Amino acid sequence: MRIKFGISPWHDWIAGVQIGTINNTSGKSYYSNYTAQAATLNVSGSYIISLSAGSSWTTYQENWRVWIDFNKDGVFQDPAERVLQVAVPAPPDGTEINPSSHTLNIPATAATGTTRMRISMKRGAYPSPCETLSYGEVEDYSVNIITGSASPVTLTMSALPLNCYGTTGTATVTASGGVSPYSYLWSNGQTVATATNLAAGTIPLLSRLHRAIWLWVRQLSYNPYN
Ligand SMILES: [Ca+2]
Ligand SMILES: [Ca+2]
Repeated sequence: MRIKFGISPWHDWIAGVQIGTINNTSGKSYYSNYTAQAATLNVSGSYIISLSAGSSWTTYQENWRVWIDFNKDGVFQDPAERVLQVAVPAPPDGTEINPSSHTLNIPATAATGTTRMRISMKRGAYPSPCETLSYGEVEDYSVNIITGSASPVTLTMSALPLNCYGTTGTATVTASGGVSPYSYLWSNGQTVATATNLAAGTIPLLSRLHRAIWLWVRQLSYNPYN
């Protein structure tokens, strides 16, 4: 498998990747091999991946693609092994770039075992799997594909109201069933079990929060050998 990279990572780079148990923040680089970090994913599972770009003041539209070598032949077949393609618009210059969360699916035909996942971020256009990028970065990780069955995921919601000032509301979801760990995505972009800094406009607060905030809980990985 050839290693490819960005030749100018000094303007825009991959700053954060989160999927399953992978939660990696990083700085500027052409190419980074993080294959020592692995997430366990189920065949036929759906997962949320959170991606963050970094920039040096000036921001650009960043085009992301993610591949997983499902057949473990050392090649990323494109588009067959492409699991994500998304263009994230540029925020205003000088602003912090928030993570963007997306869903990717593991096909039923994926071979089980450990294989490589490549995340490539290119300014303004989509990268190919082995492209040397003018502006962007490539990061490689590992995923452990397993087969598993799980009971349905059930959710319990709770919320804490605002105090007299500001945005102090929180909402918490408790998940059970399925296979842990779980990942969370709230409509305001937060990806933890407890969403914080919530505002509400009307009373009753709890029902307002429940109505305003919705979430997806995706069953994530469980490695029976851990
Ligand atoms: Ca990086
Ligand atoms: Ca392949």
